[in-house]
Amino acid sequence: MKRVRFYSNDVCPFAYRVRLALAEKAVEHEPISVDLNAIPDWYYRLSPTGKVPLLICDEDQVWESTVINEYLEDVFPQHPLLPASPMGRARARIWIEYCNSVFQPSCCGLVFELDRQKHQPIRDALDESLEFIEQGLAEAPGPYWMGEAVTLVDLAFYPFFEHACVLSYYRGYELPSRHKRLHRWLAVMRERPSVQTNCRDADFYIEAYKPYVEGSIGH
Ligand SMILES: N[C@@H](CCC(=O)N[C@@H](CS)C(=O)NCC(=O)O)C(=O)O
Repeated sequence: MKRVRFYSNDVCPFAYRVRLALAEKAVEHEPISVDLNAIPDWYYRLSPTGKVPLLICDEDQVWESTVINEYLEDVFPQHPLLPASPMGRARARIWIEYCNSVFQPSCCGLVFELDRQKHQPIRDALDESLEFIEQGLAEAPGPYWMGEAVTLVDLAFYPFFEHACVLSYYRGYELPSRHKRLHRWLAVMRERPSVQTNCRDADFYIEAYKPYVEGSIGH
């Protein structure tokens, strides 16, 4: 059996993507929490980026959440998290790329930008991205992003929606209720056992993000 060590922090949405993949695949692992408010020297020595998540599987050391999840898919093929067809896999990867390059930056940008004068363009970008997502979901059969089965696409997006309570609390930004398909998908995701066992409530996130939105910790 492989020895898997998973370095993470409960407040990190990127680490949450990997925690969900490990749960979906029922991969036995050792979770190691890294304090992001005071990253220890041993972690800087271990990690090439100093960021979480980081996964060590026997001799392999992998970082970047969506790369780790693809690695898990390769090494632990049980409970597949990518579609079987090449085109299905390509579509899934296109959505993951979209999440990383468009959706996530505006989502996190609105939380971490301390200059309120700069919020409007970020809000506009987030509105636009949510419209695009709603349209994409409306064109798919559901209930998951890619259809009947949960995939790495769901796992790439979901953590940022669980963190959306922070946008609401600190920035007054609500997910528009008109995005019916998105809200249905969120309700389905919240029911998954992987989410049920790993989710945190709004109070946890609001407290954990406080030093960032107040500027006492840089991002
Ligand atoms: N692109 C990376 C982002 C990872 C990331 O930004 N992690 C944050 C926590 S959410 C971190 O470790 N920050 C510590 C630091 O930058 O010093 C991924 O997908 O894994």
